[in-house]
Amino acid sequence: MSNLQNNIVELEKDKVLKELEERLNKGEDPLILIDECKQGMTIVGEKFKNNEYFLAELILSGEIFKEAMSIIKPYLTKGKQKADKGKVLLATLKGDIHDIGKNIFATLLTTEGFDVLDLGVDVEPQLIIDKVKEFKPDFIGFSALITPTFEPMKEAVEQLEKAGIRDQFKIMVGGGITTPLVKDYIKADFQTIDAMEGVKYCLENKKIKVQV
Ligand code: B12
Repeated sequence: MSNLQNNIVELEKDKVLKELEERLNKGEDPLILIDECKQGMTIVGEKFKNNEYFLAELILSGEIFKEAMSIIKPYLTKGKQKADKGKVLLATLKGDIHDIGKNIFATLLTTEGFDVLDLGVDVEPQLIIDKVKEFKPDFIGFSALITPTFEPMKEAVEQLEKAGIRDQFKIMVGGGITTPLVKDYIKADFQTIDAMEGVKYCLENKKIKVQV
């Protein structure tokens, strides 16, 4: 385990933030730092599952990650130009309030020049249908960190099918607990647990659309 991961797991906020600042100033890739922090969070999650950590530790780890992101974010946007690459609607559906990963994905997309509408967390499936009609996205991205959110995601996709507009966009699902099986279950087009992979997917699929 790296020093950074270890300090995330030990919930040593000051040490985490200090190391991030030092490494960013040295020119390290912010994406690698996000990934190291994420791996630390996975271990926090395992400790929670094994009853070594409780809700208080889970909350604290989330707060540390958010502060870490506020330090990393300016380095992600440095030197990037704004460009209209397409629209992405993002949401974490009903029952799920995890938003750290979704927010990272939103930041990376914005940095790449996508127009992002983030509906936040605990979103009703019906709101997706309403907002899709208004915003007309090229992509819809669901973030899922707890299993009960699979049903509302499936429901949202079914409602889009019923409305006859499912084929107008690509649907992505991401977040630590998602797998290709989840993608098939909710009838999405793409699944990942890596935000950069998601950005790559949007760039590649947008390109194809433009060439047609
Ligand atoms: C921090 C945390 C919390 C914080 C969340 C704070 C916040 N604002 O988000 C708080 C304390 C609120 C919380 C609450 C709970 N949590 Co919690 N939590 C975590 C923890 C430790 C880390 C999650 C995280 O932020 N990871 C870091 C981010 C960066 O990773 P990520 O989300 O995977 O995102 C990356 C990619 O997946 C991708 N991505 C994310 N979304 C998307 C979307 C798209 C479209 C794309 C392309 C990419 C993408 O981008 C990111 C960067 O690469 C996880 C453990 C874990 N293994 O993940 C448990 C975990 C998710 N929690 C869990 C549980 C059980 C709970 C609670 C039910 C606990 C309780 N008893 O109350 C509640 C649920 C509340 C609710 N209704 O949602 C379980 C879920 C188990 C399950 N299978 O359902 C986990 C897995 C812990 C465990 N092992 O038991 N939690």
